[in-house]
Amino acid sequence: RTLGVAVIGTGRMGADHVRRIEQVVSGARVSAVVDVDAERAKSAAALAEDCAVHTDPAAAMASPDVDAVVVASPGPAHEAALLAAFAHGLPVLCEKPLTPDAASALRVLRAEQDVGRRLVQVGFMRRWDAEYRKLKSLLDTGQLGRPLMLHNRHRNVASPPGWTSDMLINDSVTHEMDVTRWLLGQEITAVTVLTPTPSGNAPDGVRDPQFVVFETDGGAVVDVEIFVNCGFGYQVQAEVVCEGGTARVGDGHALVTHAAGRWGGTVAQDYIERFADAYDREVQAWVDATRRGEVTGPSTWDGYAVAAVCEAAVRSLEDGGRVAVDLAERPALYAP
Ligand code: NAD
Ligand code: ISE
Repeated sequence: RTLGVAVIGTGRMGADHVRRIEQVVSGARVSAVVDVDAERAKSAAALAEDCAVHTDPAAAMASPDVDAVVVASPGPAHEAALLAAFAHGLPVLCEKPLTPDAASALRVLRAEQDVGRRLVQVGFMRRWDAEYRKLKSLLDTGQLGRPLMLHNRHRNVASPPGWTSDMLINDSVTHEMDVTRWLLGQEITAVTVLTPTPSGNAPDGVRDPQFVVFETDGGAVVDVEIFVNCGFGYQVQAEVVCEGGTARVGDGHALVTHAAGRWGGTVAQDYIERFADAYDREVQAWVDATRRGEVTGPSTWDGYAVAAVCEAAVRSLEDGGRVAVDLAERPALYAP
């Protein structure tokens, strides 16, 4: 039957997921929306047919019309929503981060183990981006040999109001943490964060940009430039350097024009534009798997591992130097 989805949190991502489930994805409909801001929930509900409006996630999850849940509230609200979904045995697509810190992520990991089966797909959507998928397939063939280094650039036009230095790590570099683990199939074991004198365009007190270095248990070294007030566009690029060659994605060469003595293209302005196709594939894959009774994609373990790396990175940002990642043992439920 058509999957009835409750979307919890109907801000920027949540409203976009409501539109996507209603208009792009097949096999699902939005049967309920939830937001602590009732007006926001009502306007998101207007995008769907026959959709209940709630301000309390638990009320939505108790409805017989709800078969699965999308969590798109802010990170600090994720743990409560996930635990409520577990109590109802409902599969969840949870926007990143799984939770805001490693201790709460570990609680969620333990709670899912108590349920005894996977229920969560974490919203690390880059795994569905066409270019990243090509890069992953190429690396998996082994044609380029062993990956030695991975260079990443992650630039946003401007940080939203209220951003702090640690949010560059907890909100943005989380994606490179997941991409590194996924592309290389390795865990991140240590992090070093270096900060140049901040850009004059960074809000007062925000250390932007940052240069983040990961070491992995496979002996690779990974760097991430995160620059969230670059001003000119939304850019996400990655280049893997292997023993036998390099491979690179994110140059944005989909359309190149030549006119009036110049050549060039355009730069995306935000993630909704840059990763539109990836979000569509991510949600479709989640709906398809859920309807088959399966849970695939980035797991609670992946969400927890990223939270553990974030914790080390924020310590390096605050105290300086190299910080080892403290990772719990990987439970059998999440065997690779
Ligand atoms: P937002 O602030 O635009 O929207 C969040 C909404 O949740 C608001 O409408 C707010 O009223 C509501 N809310 C707050 N507490 C709630 C609760 N307890 N229950 C229900 N609703 C609640 O935020 P956003 O930018 O849409 O981000 C939402 C989530 O999506 C975050 O986890 C964020 O990290 C993630 N995100 C992911 C990507 C990506 O590329 N995958 C991009 C942006 C944001
Ligand atoms: C945002 O929350 C995202 O997840 C985007 O993908 C990322 O590029 C941005 O920096 C974050 O703030």
